Formats: sequence, C-alpha cells, structure tokens
Amino acid sequence: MFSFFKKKPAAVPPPVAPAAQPLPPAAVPLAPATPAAPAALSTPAPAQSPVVSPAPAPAPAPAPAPRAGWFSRLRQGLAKTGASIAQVFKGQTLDEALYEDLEAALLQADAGVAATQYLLDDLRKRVRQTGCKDGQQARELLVAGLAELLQPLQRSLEVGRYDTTVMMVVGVNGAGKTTSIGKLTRHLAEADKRVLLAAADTFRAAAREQLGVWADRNRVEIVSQAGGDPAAVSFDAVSAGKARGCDVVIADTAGRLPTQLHLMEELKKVKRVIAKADAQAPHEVLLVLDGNTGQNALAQVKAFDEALGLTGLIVTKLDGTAKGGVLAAIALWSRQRAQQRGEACAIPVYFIGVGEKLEDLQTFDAEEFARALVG
Ligand SMILES: Nc1nc2c(ncn2[C@@H]2O[C@H](COP(=O)(O)OP(=O)(O)O)[C@@H](O)[C@H]2O)c(=O)[nH]1
Ligand SMILES: [Mg+2]
Repeated sequence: MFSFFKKKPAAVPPPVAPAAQPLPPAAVPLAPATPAAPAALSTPAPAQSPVVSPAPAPAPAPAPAPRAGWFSRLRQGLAKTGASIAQVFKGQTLDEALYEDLEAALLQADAGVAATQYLLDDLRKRVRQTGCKDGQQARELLVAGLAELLQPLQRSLEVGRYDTTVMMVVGVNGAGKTTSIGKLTRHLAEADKRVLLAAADTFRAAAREQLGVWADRNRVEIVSQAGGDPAAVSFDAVSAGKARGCDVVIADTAGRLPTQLHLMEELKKVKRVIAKADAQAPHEVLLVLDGNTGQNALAQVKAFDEALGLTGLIVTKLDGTAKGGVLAAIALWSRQRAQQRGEACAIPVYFIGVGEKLEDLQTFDAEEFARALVG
C-alpha cells in the first residue's frame, strides 16, 4: 500500500533555516514507498467513452522535487503570528499579564475563542506541573501543548487499500483545489500510480483547461465534458478508472460557498452518483481550505462535513499572509466531533500548501507546524 509519509528530521530546523541546504533523500516526504515499473502511465488506454481523452505522449521526466526550504517558507508565511506570540514570552516573569497578552495574540492568530481558552488552560497546567518560571521555557511548553492538540490531524493519505481509490475534492472558489490536485497527481504519478482525473467543474471552460494542463504535464488521463453534468462526469470517470485498473481517480469539483445550498445539493448528488459506480466510493472526500480564510475556515469545515462527511483536509497558501491559528480551532473541533461520534480519529490534514510549485505541497507535521506558529 502506498502511503504519503514523512521521515521526520531528528530535530526541528533552527529559526532561520538556510533555504538552499539540501536534505537527505530520505527526508522527501512524498517519495514513493515502493517504486514500480512506469509502463502503465505512458501507455495510452483505449478510449471507452467519448469524453475520456487518452494520456498524451510522454513528456520529459520532471526534476525531483527538492524538500529543502519548505519549512522556512511555512515559517516565513506564519512569521507575523510567530513574532507576536514570541513577543509575549520575551519578558522574564510569568505573570497574569503574560497570559492576557498570549490570549490576545492567539485570538489575533485566528485560533478562535475555544482553542485559545484550551491552549491557555493547557499552558497553565504545564507551567504548574513543571514549576516553570521563565518565559522561554513557557514558550516551549506552549509549543508542546499546541503540538499535542494538532497531533491527531497528522495522518498519511493512503492509496492501495482499494483497487481504485476515488477522491472527491471540494471547497470554495480559489482555495487551491485544482492546483493541489495537480501537485498530488504528480506525486502519485511519480510513485507509478495510475491516475485518472475527472473535470467535474464542468461549467467553466477555464477550469477544465486548467485541470487538462495538469493532466498533460503529469501524463495522466482526464475525463471532461463541456457543459456536462458534474455527477455524470464523475460517474464516467469512476467507471472508466475502474475498468482501466487505475489506482486513483480524483474528481475536481467547482468551487462553492457552503451557504449556496443548491450548489451543496449538487455536491451531494455527485457523491451519491459516484457511489453508483462504486458502492464504497468516494473513499476520500477532501476539503481544500485557503489558509488565509481565518476563522471562516472552521465554518467551512463544519458545513462541508455536514453535507458530505469529510475524510481529510488540505490547507493551502500557508506561505502568504496566513495566520495559521485556525488549525488549532479545527483540531479542537475535530477532536470534539470524534468524541461525540465515539470515533478514534479526527479529520486529518493530509497536506499543507506552502507555495505554487510542485514541491510546495507537503505532508502536515504537528510539531513543525506548532513551532512555526509560535515563532
Ligand atoms: N501562494 C500559494 N498559492 C497557491 C497555493 N495553492 C494554490 N495557490 C494559488 O491559488 C490560486 C487558485 O488556485 P486554484 O487551484 O485554481 O483554486 P480552485 O478554484 O480551488 O481550484 C492559483 O493562483 C494557485 O496558484 C499555495 O499553497 N500557495
Ligand atoms: Mg479549480
């Protein structure tokens, strides 16, 4: 079974990590677990449906994605939040004023009221338990508390449990769905997984073309249909993917706000119709969140989960002006959701996006994220 994994570095990089320093190949998080013969990918499959276009001729192999520098980009993206949280711990004394400043900094970082309260209570407990009196030490305790809260979100996306793993990707407009699918496809293709894309964003020609470009680049097949019904395109894609023995089918859906109820109904229909092509599918329903969305990201998670039952998240644009604290809010909500349902697992963050380039899609690491956020 193929699993996106990350070999963790022994220690988290220092605050200002040199961007160009290469890491050993073992640290590449999205490397294939078991390389196989690449023949399947470059052999165009016979067309079984008029809407299925065969994989284009092989293009030059892409350069391997360097991992170096991505952590510093995440850190840079979250620098403002990190600086304001770090500032709180600059003083020598651990007094009430520090907790008050930290509360303000966490709220400012989009952590939301509930997660902020949780982190403050947790820090007080850790301070009591360790007898900590020093600001820098307290900062480390906050990193530990935050990492522990985020830990359940750290899980690998696995491919290979089913003959054809079907993924449905949803989210608001411009969140980074198509780009993330493109990056993910490349990583899967490089691991010799046979991928078929479904352009279920059928209304905008540009959306189909954008996915088509990624399909061409990655030399994978795509099912697309101008003005077609997104559910029908998804059904065709899953049927074709299964018939051709594809490892993964990924459906790119049109962006929508959770408040657009008729569009949410349309997504539910896509999910239902996919299940007609494969009763167990979709195996993954992934919500792509723009990291800059702030507290509204949590509202999106709740609404899309209620409509579709999410299995994972991808949080993009953490390289920009994102504040990042919303992941703490999502983690707390996700933990409560699991408890209410008697489930062991929270909704994981499979990947984070720290830029527009291929190597900028990385697996989520709770400890690293906590460290980047706390400065
Ligand atoms: N800086 C940055 N830009 C991103 C990231 N992910 C996506 N984008 C950009 O966000 C824009 C919208 O992405 P797109 O995939 O078309 O969004 P969609 O509407 O959800 O499919 C594009 O310009 C992408 O290049 C990221 O992690 N970092
Ligand atoms: Mg798109």
